[in-house]
Amino acid sequence: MSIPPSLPITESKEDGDYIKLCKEYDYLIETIPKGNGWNVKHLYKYNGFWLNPIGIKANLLLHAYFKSHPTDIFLASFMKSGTTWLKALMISTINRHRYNFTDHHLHHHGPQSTFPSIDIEFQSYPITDFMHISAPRLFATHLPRTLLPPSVTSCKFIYICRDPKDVLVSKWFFMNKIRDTDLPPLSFDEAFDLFCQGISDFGPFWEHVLSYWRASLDAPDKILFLKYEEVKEQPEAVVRKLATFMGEPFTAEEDEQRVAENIVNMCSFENLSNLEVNKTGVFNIGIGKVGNREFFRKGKIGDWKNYMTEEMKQRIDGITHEKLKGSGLAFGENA
Ligand code: PAP
Repeated sequence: MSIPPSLPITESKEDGDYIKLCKEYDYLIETIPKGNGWNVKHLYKYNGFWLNPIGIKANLLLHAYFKSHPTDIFLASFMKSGTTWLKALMISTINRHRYNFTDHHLHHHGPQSTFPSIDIEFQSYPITDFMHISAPRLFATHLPRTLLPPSVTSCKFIYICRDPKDVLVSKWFFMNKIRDTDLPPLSFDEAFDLFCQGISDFGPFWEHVLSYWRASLDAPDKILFLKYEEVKEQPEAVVRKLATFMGEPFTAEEDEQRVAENIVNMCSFENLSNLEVNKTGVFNIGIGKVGNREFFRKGKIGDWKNYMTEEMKQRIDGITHEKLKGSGLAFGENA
């Protein structure tokens, strides 16, 4: 898979704003700091976060054209923190009156394609306005809170995060799968070092998590902050939280019918990863298509132990401890 070195810019006479935006993009790419990429040659440091070139263009387009609505609900996450799982849980919770569990939408569609990711949708122009989606519209994003347009503060957010050690391992596997074929494979040592320096798509990881953590402390009614590990330990409790947060708590009748339990079972790693659509289907990530199966690797807590030395563990845990000190947020054995 490869990204063109410079993005094709189709000048439209009708849209002067778009032409201005393309010029801004060209200027940014020439002037802002760059570092080694994970799946592409370079990442660029844009307003404190590392994005790939297409991500920067998408961010400019998002700010110029996205019209949020207060009823919108966003799923936000750093890459590889549990997006696929949460997408499945959210869509099946919110649509629980529309489908039964024997013939469900998720039996035929990969979780990633169930609702749009604004990071992907805004990669190309002209932009879809998403007006055809009935409220509440669901969107996903990997962008940190501070890179989103200010209008989204009136929307609800569900944020999922995960122990950075497991995020790093998961991301390293995934990025090598979609790595530009002109580049040599990314070694684990290099990925580890880049991650620790914060140079990783949508990173630094810690600043990403803190951007939502702080916002959730300021507005707990607007941001539901979750951890992958918590979803693993108490999936049914999380599904109940999701239902309440999205505006429709489970009724006594639904409890009798064990709806929350059915949702958890349908969205389990074992069930989803064994569905034909997730074994053979594909998902368009903008720069190309990726097999749905790539979003289901192991689905375990602590797989980092199979890849990191004790020294690596100490280094990354030390960074996490320093960066999150005093925030009230912690991961791993300190959580
Ligand atoms: P994304 O950032 O590209 O959207 P995301 O879904 O956040 O990916 O992360 C994928 C991880 O979630 C994978 O973790 P692993 O590499 O450590 O295995 C994937 O296996 C895991 N995952 C996907 N679906 C589930 C699920 N239903 N239950 C638990 N983990 C899951």
